[in-house]
Amino acid sequence: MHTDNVIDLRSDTVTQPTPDMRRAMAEAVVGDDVFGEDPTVNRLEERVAALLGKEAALYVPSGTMGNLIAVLSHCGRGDEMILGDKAHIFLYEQGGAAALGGVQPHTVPNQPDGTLDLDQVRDSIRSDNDHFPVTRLIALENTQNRCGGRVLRPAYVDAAGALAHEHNLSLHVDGARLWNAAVALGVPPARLVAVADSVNVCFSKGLGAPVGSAVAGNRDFVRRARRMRKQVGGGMRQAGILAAACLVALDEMVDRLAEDHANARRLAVGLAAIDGIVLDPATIETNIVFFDVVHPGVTAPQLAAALAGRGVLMSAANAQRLRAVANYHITAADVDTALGAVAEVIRRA
Ligand code: TLP
Repeated sequence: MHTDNVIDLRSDTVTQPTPDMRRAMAEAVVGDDVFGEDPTVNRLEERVAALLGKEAALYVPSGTMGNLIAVLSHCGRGDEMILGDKAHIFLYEQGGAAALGGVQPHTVPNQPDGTLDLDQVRDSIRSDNDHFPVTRLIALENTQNRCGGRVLRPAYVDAAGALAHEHNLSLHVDGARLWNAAVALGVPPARLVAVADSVNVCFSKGLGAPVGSAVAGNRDFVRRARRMRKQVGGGMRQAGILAAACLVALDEMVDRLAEDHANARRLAVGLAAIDGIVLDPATIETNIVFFDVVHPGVTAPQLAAALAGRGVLMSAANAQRLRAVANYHITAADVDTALGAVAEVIRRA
């Protein structure tokens, strides 16, 4: 349960830093990171690079900025990136790559399991023709948020990378929740991004750190990304205060994501048993649960509002779909309380 007695399932971004994180933040040795002189940031970047099997990494203020910097490091104005129509980069980042970098998104449908059909991706790669934009990048998302936290398997990512490289394209992985994917599959995070030219990972979602993400890749990519970070105003000074919490997050908060996955499954199984709620619990692989309300008396926003009145927060994604995200503050008992609240609201509708 959250500190204010609310069962907050809106996102894993609502997680509060742990006492260990706050202690590490207070004691962090810091310097000016724009000069490359913050030892705690440098330690975090080395750690992330090693965990992802990449040459280097760069600490950035948010996942949105990490994705933006990566896309702008791969693509120039008028270039095209191929990505899913349910990608966070496409749906939820204000079209930043188009607005700030002139990069044209070329979407292909995400399959229900979060993948892109690689034949469709291949068909979307532009041939050399004066009429066409130049395709530069394929972007995947693991876990795939809007598909319900679905996990992309290593063999699939490898195949997408092989396709990209065959056509001289780069592969970017938005791994805001790559840690969840790694825990769900029981593989090291590096295995999931072996072929990726850039990766974005977040510390402030399920891992509970207050601020920050990192992008990783080869030295040349990270050098370009570092310049781009400064250009978009993301150069931070004594950022070791923040990076210290991220190091604790990597030490203490990754393995426990399995608890969030178990709670998400518990929630999904319970929801599926309620008349008027539709979802397939077998599709829940990590901590995100999307479900539909199919009931004449209540829409998703109405259900969310009624639940909020009972101290249970979920987000309405559209008129009939809601999202609930298991996180560090949510216990199995909280899940049962949330299920009771949903059943009661539906019963009264
Ligand atoms: N996702 C947030 C909202 O923006 C939707 C959430 O609550 O799930 N990539 C992925 C896959 C994400 O889910 C998010 C955040 C980001 C990137 C952006 O990270 P931040 O919020 O740090 O900019």
